[in-house]
Amino acid sequence: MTIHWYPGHMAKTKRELEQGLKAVDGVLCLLDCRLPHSSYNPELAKLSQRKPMVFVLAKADLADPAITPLWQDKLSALSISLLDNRERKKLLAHLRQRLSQEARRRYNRPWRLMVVGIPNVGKSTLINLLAGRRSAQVGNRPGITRTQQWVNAGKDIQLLDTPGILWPRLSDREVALRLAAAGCIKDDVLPLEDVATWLLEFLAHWYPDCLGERYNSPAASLQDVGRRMGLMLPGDQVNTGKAAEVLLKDFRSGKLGRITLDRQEVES
Ligand SMILES: Nc1nc2c(ncn2[C@@H]2O[C@H](COP(=O)(O)OP(=O)(O)OP(=O)(O)O)[C@@H](O)[C@H]2O)c(=O)[nH]1
Ligand SMILES: [Mg+2]
Repeated sequence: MTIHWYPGHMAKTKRELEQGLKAVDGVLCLLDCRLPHSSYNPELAKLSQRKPMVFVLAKADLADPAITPLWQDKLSALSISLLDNRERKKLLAHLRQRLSQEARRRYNRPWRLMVVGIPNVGKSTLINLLAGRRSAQVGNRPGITRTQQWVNAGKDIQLLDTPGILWPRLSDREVALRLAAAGCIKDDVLPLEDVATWLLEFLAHWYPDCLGERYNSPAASLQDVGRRMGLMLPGDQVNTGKAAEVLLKDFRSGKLGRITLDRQEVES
């Protein structure tokens, strides 16, 4: 699923992305609705050579419904749960509408798009939803380069069957912490307890009630979470590593409620 971004790998990913972008008329940029700012990488705009870009915010079912409309407006994006098949029509309508606004040229063949996004954002799920069948493997690894194949999405849109992987912006520590909390980067890139501690502080500030509801206490620290969940080591020590895992799992699966991590960027 997620990948380490060592330089050689990054260069290969970039090459593959550039190759795919050459073959398409536009880019379907898939962002995570919980972190639309952090799951974008401005490098994409440079690589896509001003081709029309349509934004879709996935995992809207996990994001704060009070914040999502602000991001939708800012990016002219559609927010969607890709797990809901009934959303397919809405998604196609959004693509058609954005393409007709953005596109400078019309073709007498279907529009060709490449789905691009950071790891685990939902690219394969989106291709399957649009194709109306399981054509891309969900949770798969980027495979060996194959010949380019097109997946039909309605009569007038085709998607490149291999999505483009965008590398996350890890140089910004705040962005990296948000991506790690949401499960968009591998759990061993940043120390798990640091990520969980950052998440606790964020939640205490923005969503103070969610911790009390889940852990029956304001849970200001991993010690609190661990104690409440009975994650103890011999000698009355809290297993803070396990507590971090539980907290992150609860957050990622929506058990703490619908939460958006990129707030300041759209609210200010
Ligand atoms: N709750 C929720 N989960 C989603 C949504 N879209 C995708 N997922 C889940 O997110 C995980 C990753 O989805 P994929 O489609 O494999 O993501 P990807 O971008 O292809 O990932 P890579 O191939 O690793 O780059 C899967 O467990 C999906 O079921 C959504 O809208 N809501
Ligand atoms: Mg995939």
